Amino acid sequence: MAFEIIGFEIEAGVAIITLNRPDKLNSFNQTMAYEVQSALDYCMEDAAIRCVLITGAGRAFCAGQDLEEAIAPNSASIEEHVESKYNPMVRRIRAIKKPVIAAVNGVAAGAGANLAYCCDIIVAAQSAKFIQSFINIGLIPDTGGTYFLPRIVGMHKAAELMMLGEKMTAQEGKDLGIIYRVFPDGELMEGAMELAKRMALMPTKGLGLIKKALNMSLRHDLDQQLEVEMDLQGRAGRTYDNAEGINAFLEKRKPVFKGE
Ligand code: T3D
Repeated sequence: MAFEIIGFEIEAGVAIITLNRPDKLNSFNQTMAYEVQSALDYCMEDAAIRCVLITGAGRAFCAGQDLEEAIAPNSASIEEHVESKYNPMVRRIRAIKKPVIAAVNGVAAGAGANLAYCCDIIVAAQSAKFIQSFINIGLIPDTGGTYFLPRIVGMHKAAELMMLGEKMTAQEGKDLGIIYRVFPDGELMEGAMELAKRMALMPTKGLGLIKKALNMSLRHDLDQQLEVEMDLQGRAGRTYDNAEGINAFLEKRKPVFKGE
């Protein structure tokens, strides 16, 4: 797949989406947002892709909405920006039945921070910063931020991050349980790819079903979720990889999962 702005490569079952407007700190203009959506659609359909990794080119992960585009005379309304650019990205990342990793290489601000938060696993470079910068320009968090952050860190921490708009370091994010691993600068991509390739060899259907269960858990009570677990466990139990996992265990060998 060829794109005008983003990078898109596939390596060892991992699709790497690179936000690529480094002189604008990879802030989202319309074309880049639509390209990310198309790349995610492609990842959804291609069974050979078993893990998706999103990162940024240059010194930033993503500075959110391109503010020059936002105030351009012919710009769409804010509601249209949110509905056409950000909401479809969040919905795709949560719906894709494969793990999505955010490799946050530098500053992640506004919609850029919340793009990372809606991914399944976040790894970050030591110098990366996360900023709910919306309030610094008089806006409220979008891109799913008001949904995910209070559920991840609790109401008061979310309020602090969103209302004060201060920088959070990668280490603080790890201490809060948001970030899986912090890598020294310069070692992020190697570490992120190692993780992504490992996940691309895991039981992909099972990972997709875990993701579905987690999505549903966010809005269910215990009884509803127990029903969900029964249903999804039934589906997991009918996969090739479940049979392979059990056989490999009993035969005392390493399983070879196919993602089927
Ligand atoms: O409006 C709607 O459509 C609704 C949707 C909202 C979603 C949102 O994401 S709202 C939030 C938008 N983002 C921001 O408010 C963040 C703005 N940027 C910053 O606060 C800072 O740039 C950072 C904290 C991210 C990084 O600071 P620093 O000091 O490392 O870099 P810098 O010098 O501020 O920026 C470097 C360049 O990138 C600079 O351009 P120049 O002077 O070298 O030509 C700067 O203007 C440009 N840049 C950074 N962020 C944006 C941007 N250009 C356009 N849009 C940006 N968001």
